[in-house]
Formats: sequence, C-alpha cells, structure tokens
Amino acid sequence: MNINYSDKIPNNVNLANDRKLQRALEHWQPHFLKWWDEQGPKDFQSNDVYLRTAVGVDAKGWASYGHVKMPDYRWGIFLADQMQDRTIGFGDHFGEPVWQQVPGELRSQFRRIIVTQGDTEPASVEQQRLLGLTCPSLYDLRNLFQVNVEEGRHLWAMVYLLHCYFGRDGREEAEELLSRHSGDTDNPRILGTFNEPISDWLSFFMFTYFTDRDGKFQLKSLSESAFDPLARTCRFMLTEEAHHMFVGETGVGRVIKRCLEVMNELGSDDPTGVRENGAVDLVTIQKYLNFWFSSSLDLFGSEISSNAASSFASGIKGRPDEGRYEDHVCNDATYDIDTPEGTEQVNLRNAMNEVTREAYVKDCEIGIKRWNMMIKRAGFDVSLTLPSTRFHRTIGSWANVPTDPTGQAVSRSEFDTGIPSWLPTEEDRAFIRSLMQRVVEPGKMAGWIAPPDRGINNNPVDYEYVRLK
Ligand code: BYC
Ligand code: FE
Ligand code: FE
Repeated sequence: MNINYSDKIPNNVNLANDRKLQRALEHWQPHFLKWWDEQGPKDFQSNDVYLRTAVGVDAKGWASYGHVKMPDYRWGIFLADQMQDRTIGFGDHFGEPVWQQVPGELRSQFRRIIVTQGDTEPASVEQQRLLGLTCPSLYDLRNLFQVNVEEGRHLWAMVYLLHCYFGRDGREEAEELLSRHSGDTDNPRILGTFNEPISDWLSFFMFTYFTDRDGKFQLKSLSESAFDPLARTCRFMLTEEAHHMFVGETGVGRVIKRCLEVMNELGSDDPTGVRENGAVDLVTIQKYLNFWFSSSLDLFGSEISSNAASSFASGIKGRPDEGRYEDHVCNDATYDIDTPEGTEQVNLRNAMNEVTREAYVKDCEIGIKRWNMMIKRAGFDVSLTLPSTRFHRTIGSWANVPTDPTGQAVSRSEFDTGIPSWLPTEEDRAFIRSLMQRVVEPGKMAGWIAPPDRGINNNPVDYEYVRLK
C-alpha cells in the first residue's frame, strides 16, 4: 500500500479510518516535537538538510531525497506489506495463522519488549545530540541527521503499536518513552549501552557499526513474531537500519584509511607518530572497538534466559532468519553454553539469546575482515580483532568475570592493570576529543578522516548536504 502524505501523520495503515487512534497519535505528536527540540540534535534545527524520506515500503521506496528542516521531517507510520496467509514460524504455535491482535495472556510480555525496543530509539538520538557541533564534514553531518530522524521514526513505529494495541497502558508507556533520558541518574534508558555517552565521532561510528547492528538482529527476531503488526513494522525498520550500519562501517573504514595514509608517510605504525600527525592510531581504534563491541554484546541478554525461552515458546520473538533453521519448535534440542564454570548444556529455547548473539558476532566479523584487508594492502602487518565474547561483560554468565581480550581468565589485579591497554583511557578520550574540530566547508574533511568514496544519491562529495544559511 502506498504511503499517504496528505494526513498530518504520514502512514500506510489507513489512519484516517481510525479516528480514535489518529487522535491519540496527534495528541502525542507535539510531545514528540518538544522532546526533539529539547533532546534532539543541538543547533541546525532551522537548516535545510538533504534527507531521504520513504515514499513506499518496497525496495524502490527510498526514491525521495530533498532538503528539509529536521523539525519538518515527515515522521510517519510505515509497515511492510502484509503477507497473505502468513503462519507462525516457530515455537508452540508453529504453523497456526499469525495474530492481528495481541492475545490477552501475552499482553504484558509483548508490551515490555515493544517498550524496550522503543526506548533505544530516542535514547540513541539523545546520545548523539552534540555531535553536530564537531562534525568532520557536511557529508557526515547529513548522515548523522539522517540516522537521527530515522531513529525518531523508529520511535514512532513502536508508539504506533503501543497506541493501537495496548490502550491506556500503551499511551502511558508512549509518554514515558519521552521522559526517560540517556544517562539520566534518576530516570535512565532501559538498556546499558544506551546510557553510555557518545561524545566523539569515533564512538559514533563504532556505535552505528556495533550497536545499530544489535538493532538489526533484534529487529530480525521481532520480524518473525506471531503478532503480525509487530513483524511488519520491524521488517520495514530493517530497511532503514542498513543505512545506519553503512555509516558505521564506512566511517570506521575512513578513519583507518586516514591512519594508513599517515603510517605510509611515516613508514611506520608507531602510534605516537600517527597521533602527532593528527590521525587516530590503530591501537586506539582497537580500544574503541573493544568497548563498543563488548557493550553491545550485553544487549542480547543472558546466555541462559527463561525470558528468551518463554518469548520463543509463545511466539513473541523468533531467531533471526528463523526460516534457515530446520527445527522451529526446539522442544528437545539442547545447546552448549560457555560459562566460567565450564560448558553447560541447556535446553535450546533457553539459549536463544546466545544463538542470536552468535549470529551477530559473525556479522560483526565481516567489517573487521574488510578493514584488515585495507591494512594489509597498505603493507602493514597488523590487524584489528573482535575481543572474546567473555571480555568486559556486565550481563550474563561472564558478567564481571576478569578476562583479557582473548577471553583468558586473569586475576582481578591483572585485569585492572590491563584495562588501560584494552579500553579507551581518559587520555585516549582527551586525544580523540582534541581532534573533534568542526569542518563545514562543502567537500572539506577533518584531518583525521579520509573522504568517502562517493556522495549520497549520486551527488558529489562536495555537495551542500546541509545548508548552513
Ligand atoms: N542492559 O533474561 P535476560 C536498537 C535485563 S538496539 C540492561 O538476561 P532477556 C537500536 C532484562 O531486560 C535493539 N538490562 O534477557 C540500536 C531483564 O530485565 P527484567 C533493541 C538488561 O529478557 C542503535 C533482565 O536483565 N531491541 O534498536 O531475554 C540505535 C534479565 O533478562 C540488559 C531490543 O532489545 C542490558 N544490556 O533479553 C537505535 C529488543 N540485557 O525484565 C536503536 C527488545 C538484559 O528482569 N528487547 N537486561 O527487569 C528484548 O528482546 C529483551 O528485553 C533483551 C533482553 C534482548 C534486551
Ligand atoms: Fe532504530
Ligand atoms: Fe539504527
């Protein structure tokens, strides 16, 4: 179904025919805009930004690009098309028709998961609020804002579900999504990573590479849901997610590229030399990578989880790409979990968080391989690596277990001594901060990052992606 842009809230769910829902959403809209104004990107709200907007929900739906002011962005409600005769793909209800309503007995579980998903979206916008002030180029500034408005839209996507299917409770939850804030001591965001500051662009690129990729895998799991409106909502969100991870992968890649240029000029990989020449050395890049990867691993929940088992059994949340598995019921299967006490064999249903995490780790490897290829081609015999999934965890079996990045157990004091060479130190952060100088002349790049290979939507790199006047 095509998207209706003549309504106050763009949508492809025939909102005009549901007056009650339309009123609820129109009541929430000014609260969202107030939140955007107070917690969204600082400055630039009256500048024209070259943004893409969905015009349809199929592959060609991204055709529309144009300069708009962010507060005028047409945030809307877009669901992927309904699949005829779709049946439940996993769990106890395998093979039954999917649900168009939430079954009463699953209401609170569904609500909790939709709220948790919804909470991450505005959280990320809050985390990234100040980055525009230190953008390395107009191209990057535009990408930041594109990510921000789409995370805003993802919030709309979850609020639609809350308003439409959860009555008064849902409306209250929708308000609370705007009142918790990232890093707030009294009222923080729900999941750990979304309370971590993102105060520099290296963190932003790591976040969009690693944390938005958690989004990809969680959305894939929810796209399998027996509750069809949730599945369709998440399927469409995935098309937006791809761009966020592109920003992360190419962003980190360009930081590495610039580092390699400097290393070549110096004829050495000496980190001090790289830094003195205004680029980010590979040692520091590795530390930032360690931090954001390990934090994002926590987002999958505990390795052994009765929540995960019950979500799978009842049809709430499947595995990413559930269709690729043979057994969709998983009643008798077991799974080996690596714990500090040794390998533990558990019921597969209880291991679903770990199954999803492992798929995620594999996906993370792809970019690392590409980056290492760049390093190798530049003639240097060093490489970046993903740390062990045991390293620096705060959730699950390995939470607070001291290991080094290879996953080798170490004593608490060895851990404390090792940390400055494994994770960004205050000094590393200060150095990265010192590089964060705003560059906004079209086509110009900050000295610590290489230009992108190409511009957006066939425009040149020096296109005026954000009009500053
Ligand atoms: N931090 O059995 P457990 C995205 C809680 S990213 C704090 O281990 P479960 C995006 C858990 O809530 C995708 N708390 O885990 C990316 C539970 O609390 P309660 C976000 C945590 O329930 C970038 C307790 O620990 N989407 O979209 O199986 C930019 C024990 O739970 C954490 C989703 O997460 C943590 N890291 O799974 C913008 C999907 N981990 O209930 C956006 C929805 C666990 O005992 N969420 N806990 O108070 C879920 O499916 C599940 O809630 C989780 C946890 C996978 C997160
Ligand atoms: Fe999102
Ligand atoms: Fe995202």
